[in-house]
Amino acid sequence: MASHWEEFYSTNPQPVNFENNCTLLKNFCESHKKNNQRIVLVTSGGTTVPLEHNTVRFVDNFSGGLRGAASAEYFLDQGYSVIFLHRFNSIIPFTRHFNHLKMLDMLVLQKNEKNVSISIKPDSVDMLAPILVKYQRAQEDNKMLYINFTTLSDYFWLLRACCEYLKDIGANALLYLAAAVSDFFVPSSQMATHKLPSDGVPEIHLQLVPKLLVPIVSLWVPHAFVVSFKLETDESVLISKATGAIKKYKHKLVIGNMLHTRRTRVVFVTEGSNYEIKLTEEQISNGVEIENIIVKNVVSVHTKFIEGTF
Ligand code: PAZ
Repeated sequence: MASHWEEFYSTNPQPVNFENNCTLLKNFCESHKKNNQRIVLVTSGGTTVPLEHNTVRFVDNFSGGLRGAASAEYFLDQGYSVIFLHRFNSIIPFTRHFNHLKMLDMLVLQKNEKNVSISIKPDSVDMLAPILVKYQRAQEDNKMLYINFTTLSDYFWLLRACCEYLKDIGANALLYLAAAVSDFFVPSSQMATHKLPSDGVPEIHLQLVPKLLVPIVSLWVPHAFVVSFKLETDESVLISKATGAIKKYKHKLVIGNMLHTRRTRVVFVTEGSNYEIKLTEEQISNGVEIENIIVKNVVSVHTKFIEGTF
């Protein structure tokens, strides 16, 4: 049986730094509300499920956060302000472009008796400059707020806090829930305090995690546009599960994807219809990212939603 979401909050303590994150969220949402600005909450990366209070071992999730990080950049391009709620140490916007590069190899050190200075090698400038321009613009205009989580419990607390401040944004708020959230967890009351001993087979009882889409859609942000993602490994259940989620939670859009093809194909599922977005061979070889197309499509339906025609 899944525990109720209210019980989850009453039995799992809020994360460290929670109050500080709430203040950041409050200030961010208030400043953008004044300008009637659209705000998207992008959730990204996977949650952990600790097996011990003094955590040595935990159950993790495969997601590295590329979908969320790339999407956050494309939402900025579309004029949105972005709350980027991401797994600590997962892929993040802008720096993601350098994840596989040796950053230090891009630098030149100049030294004389008086000064030390560092510059970028000329052949790296073309690659770095456009990303730096976008990053600095987002910083200067206060368009991106970074909040991080590690455990499932952190995620629950921070997601609810995001909703609390996004409630006032009404239909201009978009929730883009791309994080891979664990479906199972060890309740705090049943978790070992210390490192599990290895002198026998451990007995670990996982429980079902309550589905937060229920309070999100019906209570926390009832006027926002909510998009959830559904990941499957069995193609034959993808559409039925996505359609089932729409019927159950009554939000507007589910984006379905398969584990091994998620970089090149997704399916948009709404109440009455579904359609596929698939990168062509040409787009793939030109480096087009599917998130660019996903975000354009989401923005288009969000616009219709705001206008009352969706
Ligand atoms: O993080 P990533 O880019 O490797 O993967 C993205 C994703 C598959 C986690 C995301 O598209 C998704 O489907 N999130 C929801 C997962 C779920 O069904 O819980």
